[in-house]
Amino acid sequence: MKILHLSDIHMGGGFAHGKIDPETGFNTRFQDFVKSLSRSIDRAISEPVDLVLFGGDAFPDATPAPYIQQAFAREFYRLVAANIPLVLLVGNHDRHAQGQGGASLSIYRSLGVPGTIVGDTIDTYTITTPSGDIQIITLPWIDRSTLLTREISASLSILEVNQLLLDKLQPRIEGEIRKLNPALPTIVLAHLMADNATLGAEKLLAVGRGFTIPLSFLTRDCFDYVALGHVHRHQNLNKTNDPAVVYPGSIERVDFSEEKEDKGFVMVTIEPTEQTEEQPASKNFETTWEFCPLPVREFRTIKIDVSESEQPQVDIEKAIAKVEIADVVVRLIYQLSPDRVELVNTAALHEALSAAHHYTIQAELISQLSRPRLPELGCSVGDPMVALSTYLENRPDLESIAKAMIAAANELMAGDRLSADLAADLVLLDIESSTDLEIDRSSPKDADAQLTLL
Ligand SMILES: [Mn+2]
Repeated sequence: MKILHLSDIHMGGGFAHGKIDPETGFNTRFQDFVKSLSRSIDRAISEPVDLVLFGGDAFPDATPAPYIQQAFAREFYRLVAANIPLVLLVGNHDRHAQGQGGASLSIYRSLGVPGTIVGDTIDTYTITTPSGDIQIITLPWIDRSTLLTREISASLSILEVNQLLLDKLQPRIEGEIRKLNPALPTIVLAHLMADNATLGAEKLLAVGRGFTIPLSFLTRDCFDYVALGHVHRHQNLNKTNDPAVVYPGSIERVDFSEEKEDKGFVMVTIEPTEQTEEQPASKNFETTWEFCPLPVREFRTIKIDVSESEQPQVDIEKAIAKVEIADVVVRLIYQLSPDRVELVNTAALHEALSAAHHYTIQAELISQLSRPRLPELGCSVGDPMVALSTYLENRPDLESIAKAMIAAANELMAGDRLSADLAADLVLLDIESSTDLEIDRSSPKDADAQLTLL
């Protein structure tokens, strides 16, 4: 049985890196995203696969413009026309702020699109494919409002809410597992932030991440593959690969935090294991999977420090000339000392970058006085409170709120109850701008496993 697993389409996002195509009137990044989705669907049809799983986050928000909805529907309709079943999972970007349901995707259920399931609740579906039946457990994006009442969650700290959510979620998953038919292969399709670190060990990280689900919830014997969505960097979280717990990542670069990442989808194959009387296999099915990269538009950052240079203009132009920029989304960042500003000809830089698909120029002025900015901090200060105090001592303009800031920081560090509003803001933090996090601290190989959440 062959399955195509893709996620985080975010169609209609990333427009800041595109331009209007004069022929179509559309943003070129919209066309790039459509192309990537179209190539994924092409592959599903040409194989052909038995099933397509979408891991959530179809659009940047739950109310995309009609032309964006239409392009999305047109691509997925090709699967319907080819009789390939499809599960559309609801991610955090697909939900309306209020209440349940995937606002942007539920239309497909309302229409009763043949062979299409919209996963907006925790549930199990048995899907009949040309290669046999398969069970799919859907686990859409979960937050406080999914499982807790407002009254309960308002009086709890972030960590308490997280723990309570996990306490509620675990029996729901167990309930779905109990319903499974062990004679059929099973995939979990989930939109979540998985974490194999011990929860609560690093309070500050937990706050920044919002709700995370321990990897142990997903690495169960009864699952043949765990199909995830949410994190834009492709990765398999389970090193034993039994089962593989895979983020295919986004199908296009949404912003510069994804500059160095490959983009694509995952092809999954599940076959019954050969059972002989002498050697009964421990599992009924064997899963293999492969990441299939897509030819997406390149992003390049050109960063150069010319703060010491006598000829900054020449140096910047040299740095640009070294990079192939045609059709690329380029970001030029140069550091300059204020006394040399007049040595840089910005018009000439625009000219030098004009072959790029899209570019931005960012000048960072480096003050001689503030370098190094806070020498007393060095790089050995481990205590965030010491760092904050030192910072505030160097910022006389913040004196009036310094005490309040330290008090608030103390409360945060101590894990005391936050005000309900602050807690709500932090838990529901929708990380739009890129946040780099290390997920697997147990293995040095993965030290660079920086995750981008969107
Ligand atoms: Mn998401």
